[in-house]
Amino acid sequence: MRDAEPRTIHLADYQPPAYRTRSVQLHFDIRDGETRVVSTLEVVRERPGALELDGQDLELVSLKVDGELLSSNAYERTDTGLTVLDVGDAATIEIVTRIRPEQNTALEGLYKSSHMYCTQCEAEGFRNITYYQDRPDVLARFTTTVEADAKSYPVLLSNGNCVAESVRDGRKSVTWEDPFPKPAYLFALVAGDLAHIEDRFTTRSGREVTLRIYSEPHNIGQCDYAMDALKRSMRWDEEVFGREYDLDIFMIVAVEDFNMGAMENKGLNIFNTSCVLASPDTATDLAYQRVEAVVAHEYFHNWSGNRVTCRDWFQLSLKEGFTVFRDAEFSSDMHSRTVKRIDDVKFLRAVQFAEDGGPLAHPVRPDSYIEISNFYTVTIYEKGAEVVRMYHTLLGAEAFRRGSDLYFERHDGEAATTDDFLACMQAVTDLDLSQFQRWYEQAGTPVVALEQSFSGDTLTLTFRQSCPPTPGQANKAPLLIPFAIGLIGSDGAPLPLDGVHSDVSGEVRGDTLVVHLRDEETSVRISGLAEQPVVSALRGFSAPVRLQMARSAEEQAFLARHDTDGFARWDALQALLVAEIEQLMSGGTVRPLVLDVFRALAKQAQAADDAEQAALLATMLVLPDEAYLFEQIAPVDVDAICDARDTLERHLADALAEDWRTLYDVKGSEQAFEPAPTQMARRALRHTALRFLVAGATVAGDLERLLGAHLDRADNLTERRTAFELIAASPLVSQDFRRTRAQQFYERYADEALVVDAWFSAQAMSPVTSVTNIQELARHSAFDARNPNKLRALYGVFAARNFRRFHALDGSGYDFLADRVIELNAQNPQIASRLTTELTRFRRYDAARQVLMRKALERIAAEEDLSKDVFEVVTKSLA
Ligand code: HT7
Ligand code: ZN
Repeated sequence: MRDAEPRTIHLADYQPPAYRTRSVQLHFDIRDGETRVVSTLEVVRERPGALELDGQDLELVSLKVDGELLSSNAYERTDTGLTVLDVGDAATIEIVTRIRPEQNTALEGLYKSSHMYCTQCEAEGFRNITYYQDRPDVLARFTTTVEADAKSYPVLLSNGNCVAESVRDGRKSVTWEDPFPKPAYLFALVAGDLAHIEDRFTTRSGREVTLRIYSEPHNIGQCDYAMDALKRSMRWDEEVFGREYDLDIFMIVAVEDFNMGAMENKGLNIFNTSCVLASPDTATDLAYQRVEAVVAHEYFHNWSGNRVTCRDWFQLSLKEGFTVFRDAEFSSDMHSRTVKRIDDVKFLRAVQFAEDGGPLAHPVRPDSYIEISNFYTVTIYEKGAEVVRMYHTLLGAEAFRRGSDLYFERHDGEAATTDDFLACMQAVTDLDLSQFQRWYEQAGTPVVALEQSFSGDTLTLTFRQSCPPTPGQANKAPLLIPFAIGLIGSDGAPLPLDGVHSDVSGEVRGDTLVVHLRDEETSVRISGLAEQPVVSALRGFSAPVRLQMARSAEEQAFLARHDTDGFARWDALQALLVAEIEQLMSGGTVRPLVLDVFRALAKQAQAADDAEQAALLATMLVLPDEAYLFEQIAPVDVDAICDARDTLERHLADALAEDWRTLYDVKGSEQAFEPAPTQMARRALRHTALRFLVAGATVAGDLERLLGAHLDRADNLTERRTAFELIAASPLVSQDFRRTRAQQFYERYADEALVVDAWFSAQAMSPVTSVTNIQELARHSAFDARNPNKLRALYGVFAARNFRRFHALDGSGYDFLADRVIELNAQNPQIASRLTTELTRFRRYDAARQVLMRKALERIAAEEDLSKDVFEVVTKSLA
């Protein structure tokens, strides 16, 4: 345990700074082992107080105010910053620091990744570069000069437009000027021997923009798809949100060592290679979609985040929730809107609901934190995006766009708050949104219990909303919830909704009624009905709530077949399958009804040639995964859930064996690979069939032939990886076959770091892989414990996806993870903290596992010198 408790930062304590830095001139002199940074700030006083600069792990060389060297009694210096006492109303401050990027293993600030230098400044990395007002509400104009050895580092990049370039005495120097004031977290610098591809984009007002993607030379052949995605994102943002790009150049740089996916630095996005590189042989369909989505997400931040930024880090969801909503809309327009929605809801239910129901639950706008890096969470991002989606649902697309336009216009060049966003949405609608504020303030997943009764020709729907307590919030007030419903007649046709009688507000859109729930209890009466309809509820997942509704299996099956809302169709089938798994857990057998639904879907899938329909069927035919089930079935009995899921899968595999064989065969193709929606849907269906064929296999030789042939015939990574994952996970194939195929796969891709990550992951998630095997993999020459992608691929995937082994009842999985966290705590606190979260939801497991997980957490908590990151996660979860 640490000596002194780290400080908690509270939203209620927010104070604007006494001074604001208006402009910054930075000069980086990069040399092997040491970089010298000269920073010249123009500061002006805005209110009483001293000039407070943040700084961490810096060697201070000198400090001048208006050209005068300051003696050490003119400023106060601590571990976390520097206070300059008598600055006056305005001053020029010159600070010289020395830093060691080569020794920076935390990957915050300036660091070295393979042969290049790069930065990561969000949230508070800039303070590792120089003393500065490292807070998002200080916006300054940056001019940056980077100087380095011309031969080793011919490419020197920073934000904005390039204004000067020279080479003298073997040293190259490049100056960049960013005309847009920005907070320090958007600063970026890159120095390396990089290759690039280039393209151009003409904005709708006629600005010519140069687009460049940089990578290490061996990866440059895999950047074209990202460039294509970038151009599509730029056009889409103009058309859908009216947002145009604003500099002469937009650059993306791919780096191998990166703590997250990517970073939206102004004009110079820095990306984890996993979110830029794509080629048929090295990226799966899923990876292509991720590259497209992340490129779009970071690009969209140019407005939602950069032009309008956050006042403080409590407002993080202002930029992240909004930008996730924007990228989801983009992906929906590029692919199947319904499947995108289903994928997002699956993730939200499995991961965000888990967070919201556990010890680390926090509101979309948190009110305190110890380490802000811990708050880049699914609640801030995904629940935050759901909150933005609810404005869209409540206001409608047209008014939402007016609200968004107003937000960008009113706050351009400013640091704003979630209240400002709400005020803009309120300004364009007659709806009273004041209650909507609670979505930002209250943690926890709300529950909506829906009851129905039918009498005469009238259907009465009664909604009761509640929200369980979360840490620090015992009681919750009712929320404004847009709840979308539809009615379906016994012939499977949607019923018109003209006869809605209720005193609550709501809106009819086509065959859907969006009811605005505001109170703990709301009733809606719908009359003029010839028969009792089947109610389709929470269409499109109109709000991030848990729905409680008593339904028969027949009703679920009926909705799975007939609902006109694709999301609701999928949702009904999921509910049916979860219920089926629960009844298998209590000793039941698979009901014919479930089989009938699957048979019908499998037949539809065989015939489906339209991409949208095929993609939806491929999604529907996938059984809920274990992480999803752990959130739906309480308490979590790991083995019983995994066993019941396996039983259901095997039953469907055996009973429909011929259908899976046919589906597998008809979805084979001679076409050359393309990352296009039609082909992706076809491959997804083929792989669904393959999974069932594998689940139904009983003879090792047959299975080895099936998977071996799939692997050998594949001309793309999607097929190869699927087959390899199935081989790695199969207890039926011989150990020899599994080993040989693993070795072949590795040898084929030994030079492709991202595919090697996939190779580690496939083994890490396999129930065949023990902790001892994971330890062996960690000793493999391709494993690099400094590289976050490798750590995630092996340790992260083991903890999050190897359900049986991680949760082994001897505690070996938990102990193994705790050891890794302790090892990584000093080296890379952000990664260590993320790994720790896998242990934090111990209260939802059975008693034996609770004890073991808690012990693992306590062992971490007892460590000396815990980073703030890990300290916050362990103490909050043990509290
Ligand atoms: N805004 C970016 C956040 C980010 C980050 C945060 C903490 C540590 C490392 C990081 N790398 C990137 C990512 C985004 O666009 O959401
Ligand atoms: Zn983002």
